[in-house]
Amino acid sequence: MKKLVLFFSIAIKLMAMPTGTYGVCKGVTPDATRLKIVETEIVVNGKSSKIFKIVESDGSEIIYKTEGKCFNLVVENHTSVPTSLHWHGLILPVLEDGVSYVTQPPIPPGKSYPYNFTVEQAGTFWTHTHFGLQEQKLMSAPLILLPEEGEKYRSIVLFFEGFTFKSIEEVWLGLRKNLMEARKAKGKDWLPPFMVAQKMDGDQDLNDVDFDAFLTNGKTLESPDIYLVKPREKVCLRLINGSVSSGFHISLGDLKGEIIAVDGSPVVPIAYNDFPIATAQRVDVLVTIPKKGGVFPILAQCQGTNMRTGAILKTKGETVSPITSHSNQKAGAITNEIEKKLRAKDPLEKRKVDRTLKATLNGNMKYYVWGINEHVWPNDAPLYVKEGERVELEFINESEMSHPMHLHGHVFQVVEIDGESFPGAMRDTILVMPAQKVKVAFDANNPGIWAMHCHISYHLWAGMFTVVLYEGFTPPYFSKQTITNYSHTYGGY
Ligand SMILES: [Cu+2]
Repeated sequence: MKKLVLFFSIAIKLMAMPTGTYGVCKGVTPDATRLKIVETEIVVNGKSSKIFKIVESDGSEIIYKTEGKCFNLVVENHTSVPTSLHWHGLILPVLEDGVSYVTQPPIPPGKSYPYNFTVEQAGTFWTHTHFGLQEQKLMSAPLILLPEEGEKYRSIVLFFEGFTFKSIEEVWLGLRKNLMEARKAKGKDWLPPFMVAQKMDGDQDLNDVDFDAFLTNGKTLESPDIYLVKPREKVCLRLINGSVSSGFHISLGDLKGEIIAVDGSPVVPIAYNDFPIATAQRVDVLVTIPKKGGVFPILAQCQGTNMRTGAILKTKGETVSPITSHSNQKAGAITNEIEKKLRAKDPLEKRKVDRTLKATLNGNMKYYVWGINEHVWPNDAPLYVKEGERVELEFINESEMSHPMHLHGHVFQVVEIDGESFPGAMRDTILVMPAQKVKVAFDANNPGIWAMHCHISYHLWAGMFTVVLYEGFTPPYFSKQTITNYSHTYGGY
């Protein structure tokens, strides 16, 4: 039966494949990677809790694929809930993008779904569920695309996550309490007006949810991963912010760091030992172990808190003294100051801009409603583009919080922050701070319907989600009722 479902989903995808996309890797082959999503338990601070986990047949929790080869992977849903997996940052055919009710129906419990396409990139990426708020329960994993010629340096993957013992419903209904109260009187579809935030002078609101712990590769700092390194060795740290809603300050301590890539795209190497990483972003940083050796904690502290996570590098014979998950200093907000200094190694070619799109980021904190251009998903208004265009997309944040904005299926270049133009990094996720304007540019060369949203999952689920839609492309069909029902998954209406 499973085989039959697999066959049909491949057949449907082949029929629906837009012309001109990626020829060589169509259906998955018998030796495809079998990626299982399972329900399991994790012990955090001595207490057990139910989570999801993404794991390969051989137990590996990091997915490796190679540039130029076929992705060739089957997702098996061994959980009790529907889901789908998105390949964050990958340039791929739209029907492989894994967004529930946008590019595919969710994978029912007990069923599997094939994903295949040519791997176009090399770099640090990740995968996560694109169904509701399942990411809160850690349904995500690192996805490393190896260069065809092999890795230049030994790499160590550090995957940062936020963890709460609370259920998804408990967190969500807590955030939406005022809205639910108001809707009792004003009707079930009532929406509050968006508030245009004034320039921040006091403390910015940095976290919607108080997490119980932050994890690196699933562990707290009390029992961290320890990596043995050699004096004078050059190591590439592949840092991934896989958290559901937290921005981190990374600190390399005594190690000197050189940022060589962000979001899987190379930048002109630039030296920093402390730098920010917004939700969903990645940073590849090259470190050289000093010749005298030692113990080198790599720490990530959540903005607006004193909570931190991390892992340890150490040379042979060194003893690691305990590090606590709490710093004695609270960290401020992560900002875009370093972003302005990053320069793409392979920037977009210079050409005229054919279309400018605006995405105003709206919020109402009291009722916890978020939107783009005053539209709240699922009643969204697509942003249209045409194949072949150079597009500029301007984010204007009128809300009181920062939003890490992500566009699927494309890599964009950061070209302007607060009126300052520069040939910035190629990325797929960019932080937009309160009252900030950020402009990115991309070439519309991948026809489809592409999710564009805030990567703070709670903001996405509260409406800050839209799509970039290519003129002439017919998206997969889902009825309005199906999508409305889906948007009510965690109740609260
Ligand atoms: Cu947001």
